[in-house]
Formats: sequence, C-alpha cells, structure tokens
Amino acid sequence: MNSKKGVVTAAMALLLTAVLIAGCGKQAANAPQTPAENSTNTAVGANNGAGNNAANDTSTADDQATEGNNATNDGSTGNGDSSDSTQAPDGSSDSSGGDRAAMSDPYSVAVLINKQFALPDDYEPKDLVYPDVRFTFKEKIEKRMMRKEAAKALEELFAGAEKDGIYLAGVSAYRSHKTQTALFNRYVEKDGEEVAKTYSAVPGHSEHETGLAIDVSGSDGKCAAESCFGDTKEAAWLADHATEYGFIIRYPEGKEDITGYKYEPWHLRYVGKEIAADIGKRGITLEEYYDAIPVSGQ
Ligand code: DAL
Ligand code: ZN
Repeated sequence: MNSKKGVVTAAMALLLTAVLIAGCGKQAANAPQTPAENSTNTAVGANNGAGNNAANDTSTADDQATEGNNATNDGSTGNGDSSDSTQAPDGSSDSSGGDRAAMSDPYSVAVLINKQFALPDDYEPKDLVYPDVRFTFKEKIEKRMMRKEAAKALEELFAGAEKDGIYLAGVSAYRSHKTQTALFNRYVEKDGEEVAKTYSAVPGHSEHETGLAIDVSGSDGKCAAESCFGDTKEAAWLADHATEYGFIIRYPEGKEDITGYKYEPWHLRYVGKEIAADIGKRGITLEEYYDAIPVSGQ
C-alpha cells in the first residue's frame, strides 16, 4: 500500500468510527435496551404520574397472604420447551415484537416489567380505584386497588366467571414500592435471597407496583397464592377465559426459564384484550410477545 492510499484509508476509518459513536448517542430515550447493554432497564414514561396516595392510607393492614409465600411451591417446574423464546408455537416466526414504545412506557397497560425491566424510582400509578369485586378481606386498603382500566376489566372477568358458576376473590392487587420492599425482605429473611427471587420480585420489578396485576383465588380463599390453586376449578376457568377479558396468566407453567419465576396460576396481569388474545392464541409469555430475552437466572 503506498503512503497516500494509507492516509486515505486511515481517514475513512476515523470517519466511520465517528459516525458509529454519534449513532449510539442518538438512541431514543425510551428505546428498550438489551441485557448486554444494561442488565436492569427502566421503563421510561412520558407522564410523570401525579400519584394517588389514597392507596397508601391504610398500609399497615395485612399484606402477608400474598403470593408464592413459601418455598414449597416447587411442584410446578414445567417441562415446556422454552429453548425457542421468540417463535410462535406453531413454528411460524413472528418478528413483530409488539409495540416497543408501549413495552417501555410504565404508564402503558402493555408495559413489560420483569427481572430485566424495572419501573422508574418515582413511579406511581395515577388512576388507582377499588374494583367492585369480592376480595378475601373486607378492608379498603392498598392491595385492593388497581388502575382504572384493569379494575373495570376485572369486574367483567368476575361477572363472566359467575355466569359459569365460578366464584373468584381478589387476594392482592396493587402494592406500593414500600410494600413490595417489605414483602420481598420478609421472604429473603425466610427463604434466603436466591429462593425468594424465584417467587417474589425485587422491589421496582414487581407487576403489582404497576396497578395492573392481581392475585386471585376462589371465593373461599383456599390455596390463595399457593401451588394447590393450580388444581382448582377456578384456576382452570382462568386459564381458559382470562384472555377474553384482557388478562394473561403472567407466569405460566413450563415458561419459568423465560419469565424467571415459578408457575403462578393465580397471578393475572392486565395487558388489554388485543395483546391478551394474541398471547393466549400463541401460548406465549409477555417476554416472547416482545421478543425479549429470557430472564431466567437473573
Ligand atoms: N410474585 C411476583 C413475581 C411478584 O412478586 O411480583
Ligand atoms: Zn402476583
């Protein structure tokens, strides 16, 4: 190579590097990042969330009987094939990846919150209400609340279940960051951090903090948030019908490697009817819907 050509080549390489660096800096503020870029991503919303502090006004009430509250929920290790996390079960490849903006907007009902994607530190749902449905307790307290759209859908789901002779009860819905922190710490004390993380979310990573999730049992409260709930007629009804109302069973059996959590037949997450129907039809998780990377072992 003569020296003139060498100088030109070096100049081109420098230019290319500069273009690449400038390009990285232009990443959209709320573009989802891969775990390789950042092992904990924060959902970023356009809104600031004025917050509804009514939710916190009776927070001393019982928050114990919530979910996965024992390390014996381990009869549920699924054997589903989770090796192909981004393909529809019928083998057809779906590369739509869902609406990425909704996925990373904490105020969207379609937000993805999991072991990789956290809520912003100052997140508070803005529109919490008390759904008019049966709960396993009487008090009007924080864990009885949900975001308005999810609450309405829950009322419809409970009514639909009753038409089929299935009587459900809410166990635990919204949790403030403070409540999730206390709960998680209690589980860590009881079972150790590694085990606790298989059934309880690190604060900031729980769907309960979004106001879009609820743990449900039968009206007698038996097997509430315990693996035996999976054998009940209520669980069977939810598995068959929840998506019709916009809810998904968020942590399905056989998908532990993708969701990062044990099977929770009682944990419903509102995502809206369209996404729920697609997830139900394809038998996938919210991670797979967004073509997100499996979160197992995080
Ligand atoms: N049990 C679920 C993972 C939570 O703590 O949000
Ligand atoms: Zn739950």
